Amino acid sequence: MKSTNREKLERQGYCIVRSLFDQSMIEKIGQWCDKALEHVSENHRSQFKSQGCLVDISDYPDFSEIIGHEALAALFDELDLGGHVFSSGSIISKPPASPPLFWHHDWWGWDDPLSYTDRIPQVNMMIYLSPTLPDNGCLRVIPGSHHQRHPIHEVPAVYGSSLSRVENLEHPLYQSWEGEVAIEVQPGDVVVKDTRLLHSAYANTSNENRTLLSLNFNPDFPALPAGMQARIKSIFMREREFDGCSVPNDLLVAQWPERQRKKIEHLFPECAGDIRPLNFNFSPDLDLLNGAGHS
Ligand SMILES: O=C(O)CCC(=O)C(=O)O
Repeated sequence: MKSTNREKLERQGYCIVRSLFDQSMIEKIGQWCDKALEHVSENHRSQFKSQGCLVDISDYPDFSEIIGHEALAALFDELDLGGHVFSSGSIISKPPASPPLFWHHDWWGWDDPLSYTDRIPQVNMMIYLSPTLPDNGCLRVIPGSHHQRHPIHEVPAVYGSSLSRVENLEHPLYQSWEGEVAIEVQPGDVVVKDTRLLHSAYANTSNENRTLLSLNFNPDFPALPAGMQARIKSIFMREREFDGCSVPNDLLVAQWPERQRKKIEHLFPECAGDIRPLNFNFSPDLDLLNGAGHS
């Protein structure tokens, strides 16, 4: 029988799992994040003003403890999302008095027909480190938009630099839209999000940072199409030409010191080396999207 959270994930495109981590784990994650955030330059902040900042955790092996945490493994079981691999993770921190995040989804695999089915190709585990509300920039989502067409899908926009830099705050993708739902959480809660879901975040009008650890996993990896597997592997290897995000390529998760690597080696994406990775396509075919999930 499906768990309630699994049903919500399928129907809404997300679910909220309350109190998965205790205070001491959240404090630890907070320390790792603070350490990483010390290295964020002013230039990066201005390039990623809408997100706040976007730090690849591949450079910070401490995060192995959370990627391989037993509570997350149990959650994958509860959600029937086993056979998963880890592909990437980021620290996303909105400073005080910062603008909204623009509406988007994070799925790059729309060229593959699987993207228009009930099969969940990627989930995003979102761990917020402080209580979140609309006032301090909490997440907002359009429930059901992982399968269903919404007017946001039709806003002409190239996701990336101009929207990230917030060159025009009046752009429709920073505004509130019909059907949006604010996701308010407490530290220790985890938001599990189907990567196809439309989401954004409110402006942070508070005096505090609003920080999130965001981890991407691909359930039932061995059963995914070969090209999709190859693309997941290339993301894991930081071959990230798709998002305009220039990463220093300093460190790969696969090269983390043994002590940290061995906690998560079982989650590394492994596939044949001679397969061409699936093309990056962040634009769903809207006709196909309409009927998805209901066939
Ligand atoms: O900042 C947030 O709350 C969400 C960020 C996010 O999901 C994204 O940038 O894709």
